Amino acid sequence: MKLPGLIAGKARIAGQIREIVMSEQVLDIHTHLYAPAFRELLLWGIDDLLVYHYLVAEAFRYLEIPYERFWALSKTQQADLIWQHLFLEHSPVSEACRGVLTTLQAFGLDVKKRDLPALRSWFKTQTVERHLDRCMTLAGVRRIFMTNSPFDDLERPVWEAGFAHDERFAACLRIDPLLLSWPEAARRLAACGYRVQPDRPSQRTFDEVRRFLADWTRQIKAHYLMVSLPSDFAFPAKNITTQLIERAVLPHCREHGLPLALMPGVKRAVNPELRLAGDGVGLVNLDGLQNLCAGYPENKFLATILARENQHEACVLARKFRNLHLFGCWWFTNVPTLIDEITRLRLELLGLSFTPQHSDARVLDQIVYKWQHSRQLIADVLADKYFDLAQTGWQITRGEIERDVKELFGGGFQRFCGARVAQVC
Ligand code: FIX
Ligand code: ZN
Repeated sequence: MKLPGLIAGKARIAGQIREIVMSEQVLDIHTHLYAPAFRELLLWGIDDLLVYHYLVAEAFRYLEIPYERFWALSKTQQADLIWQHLFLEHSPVSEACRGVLTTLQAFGLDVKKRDLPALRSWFKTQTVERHLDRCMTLAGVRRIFMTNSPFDDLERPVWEAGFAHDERFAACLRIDPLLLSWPEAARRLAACGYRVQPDRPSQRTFDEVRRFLADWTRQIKAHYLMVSLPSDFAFPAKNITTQLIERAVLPHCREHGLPLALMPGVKRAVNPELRLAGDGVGLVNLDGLQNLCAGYPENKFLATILARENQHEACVLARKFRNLHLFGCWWFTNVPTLIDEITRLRLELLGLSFTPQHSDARVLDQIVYKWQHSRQLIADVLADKYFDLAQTGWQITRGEIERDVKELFGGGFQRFCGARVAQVC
């Protein structure tokens, strides 16, 4: 084909793919959002957008006040300070700053006025229910997967009191404290009536941990279990984490037909003064993940890994183990440069058998920008790939593109997870 024909062909493919990718509904398989029944645990609105921990970390690049002075401020005052430094005194070019503007624009608000009080007034006139509908529609999100922790003293009472279930939200059982903060977790289980021994755990302790996991899996109707892991995570190791995984968590997941989501690579609290914004990233030895996939073929593992340098090896692992499903560009990798790179890498090594993105939103409104930005990048990558196919003479129908995008936006995840997730999605 001659050059003008090639360019026109590419533009046609790109246009069609963009249309499909921008409109296909998606499952947001990992967030920190809650259903409205959890009341103040569901964060939304301009001040929560501005005090998002990604922006707090960025603001401290410029702020000179002591950390304690910042934390002593009210949420509105913190938001004012962040607006001042990240939006007014410097241009908001970072991904997290740009995200706030994309979101406001999607709501029909005029960002060029730079009028924070006017933005606050608009949000004050919204109800959470209407805002939830609006955000889910604008983001094209079909279901929001929550992160639910029985160890969270604000969240647990809501489950215990009971509430009317909202079909748009799915629960996932988060078990970081159990695996990473034993014996403190054991003491908490013991206080709830589970007969566990913090110091010399016997078979009965592991059985009781399984009883705890089964109770909470039922209580919240968990779709998968999940844990974030430090960058020095090793498996197997001579430690309680390995024992708990082998003797309680994996048998529980097999019995209930649930995947275990692993999120390795975080270095918690590298700067504790920054609180939630103080976590860092580290390279992981993926032998631990390999040993889990190889040693437990009856278990299913979802995985998202924090370090850019681990992404290639993770793809190769997923080629070897069909019980491993990679998902999302997590946290520090959720920036355009890396979403583009990681999505290309995954498509080139795994075809369509992965889930390219999750939002990790902590504030409801964020699903709007996180999905809009990611959809654009995914569409561009797919356009290149389909164009490469067209170059070989392979012809693809619109229906086939739609099928492939559905696979990436939740279909593949659902099939991987099996019956439990398929039922509700
Ligand atoms: O551990 C996690 O699930 C992380 O996603 C969060 O803890 C982190 O703070 C975050 O918000 C990343 O996007
Ligand atoms: Zn998260």
